[in-house]
Amino acid sequence: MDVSPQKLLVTAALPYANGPLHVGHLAGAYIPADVYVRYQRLKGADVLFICGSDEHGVPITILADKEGVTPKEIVDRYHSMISESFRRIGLGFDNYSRTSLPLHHKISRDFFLTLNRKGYITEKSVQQYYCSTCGRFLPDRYIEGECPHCHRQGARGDQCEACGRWHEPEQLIDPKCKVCGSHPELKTTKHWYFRLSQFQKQLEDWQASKSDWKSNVREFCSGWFQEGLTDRPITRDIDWGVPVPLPDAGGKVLYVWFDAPIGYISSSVEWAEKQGRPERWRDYWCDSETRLIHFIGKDNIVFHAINWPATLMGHGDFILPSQIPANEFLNIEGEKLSTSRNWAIWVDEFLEVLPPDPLRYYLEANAPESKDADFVWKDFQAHNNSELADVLGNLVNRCLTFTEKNFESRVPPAGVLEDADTALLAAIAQFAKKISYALENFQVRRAVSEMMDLARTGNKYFNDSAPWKSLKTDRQRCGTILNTTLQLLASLAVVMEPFLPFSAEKLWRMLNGPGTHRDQRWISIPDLRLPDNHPLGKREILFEKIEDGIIEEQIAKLRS
Ligand code: B3M
Ligand code: ZN
Repeated sequence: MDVSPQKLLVTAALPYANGPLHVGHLAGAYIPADVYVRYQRLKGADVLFICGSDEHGVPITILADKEGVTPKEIVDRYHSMISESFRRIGLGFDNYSRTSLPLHHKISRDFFLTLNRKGYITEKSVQQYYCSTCGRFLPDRYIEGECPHCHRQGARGDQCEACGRWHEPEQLIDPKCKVCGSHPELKTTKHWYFRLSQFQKQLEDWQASKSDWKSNVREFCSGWFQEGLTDRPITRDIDWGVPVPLPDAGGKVLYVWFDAPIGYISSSVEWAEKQGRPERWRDYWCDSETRLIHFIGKDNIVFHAINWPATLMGHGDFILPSQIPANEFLNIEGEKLSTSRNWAIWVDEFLEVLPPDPLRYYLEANAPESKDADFVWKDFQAHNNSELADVLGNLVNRCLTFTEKNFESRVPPAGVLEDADTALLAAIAQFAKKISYALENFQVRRAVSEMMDLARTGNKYFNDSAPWKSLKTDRQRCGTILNTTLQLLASLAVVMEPFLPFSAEKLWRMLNGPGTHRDQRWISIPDLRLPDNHPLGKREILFEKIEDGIIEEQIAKLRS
């Protein structure tokens, strides 16, 4: 029998280093990925969790132009801000890399050259807009005009943000150079194309076996297949990125969506190098037993479910994605999140005033899994106050205070168990199973609500058993109730780990559990037992209530 643990290579989309992290990013890709990884680690899976900053592409150069600084200054600034926000919200990546590293450039060049050698890249002469005022060919996002589909102004060269449709720059009506506003002219230049059309059949066959993929991903792909896949240009005219590794490349760089997913590989290589075992990354990327799971937001579906698998197929040395859990978007107070209008909640600013776990909890309980969700400050407050504080925190606090006062902060030995006690202990196993099932299916929302229900079950047990009554009449019975509740708290600390890692750690410390709660195994949750007379740790408040004033300030800040 094969007893080696399941190997998982989990990635979360590489955020563009052109702005700080906001709650929309967290809700879409990062929190769901982190919950999944923490759960899998408790299960004993062999997980490599990879991410990094996406530091190329026009989003970076446009911002650099606007601020009059170099792209390098932009990415240095936001890479450090983003990685710090991830650290503070508890994202447990094994490695957080960046695509401007020489290592990533080298791996991307090799990738391009391999595809080129295998005949999957072709050079084409194309007509492209050229701005004679600026003296340059214009990449898509450097052109603006009227959308050929919905006829609204301000559509980008490649996509109209108003109607969401994609188009070629030549289709734009009345195009203008975004930098200087003049009318560009079409001129001949060359670009390199990835022969995506050749992979249609292979991609369709491969996806036909993915019946467990989310419907948003499957539907999106079948739409693309129906339209017919076309060859895609993978080079651009900017001077920031991975230079095309050919002698006659004329200063062009690889398109950011060509090199960014390769960042998953280069981040893994960097991780292996840091481990002092430089070939270790191959254990994941080159082993067909590994499940590769890409957590993304819905705007990244086509690149992860079509373009990237096709380049992997073309390359041939690496595994293909097993799962692509793509989430929908998070709106803010009923309106579409917009960084340009500053209609966003920035993670670093949030964490200046509030702790990380309540934010994690709210984004988990309200995850945009099957439809867009909404971040509403008052709703966030209600989740914190009436669930984290009043249910989970209250259970912990009541039980520990009572034990401290009446049993010198030691776990009272259990006497004969009554039905209610065995029912509570049995519930732990049932809840752990339900949570597992949900998480295996990427349903964080459901999983976290089961976690809270387990705490609710504990509260009900504590109320119904009323240890304050038996304290005077039957001290042993009272001890049994506390013992049972404390066993539940120990299990809860482990169950909480994927969702509320900081509070899980705190609770384990309060229980003075052995080692850390992360040393426990998911499968052993129902059997976790604090021994008789085990001394408990120092009691702390698990979740503070959030006052109206703080919430009002945040709402005012958003609207300012
Ligand atoms: N940076 C887009 C985004 O942040 C892009 C993801 C790259 S994943 C390889 O939405
Ligand atoms: Zn211009």
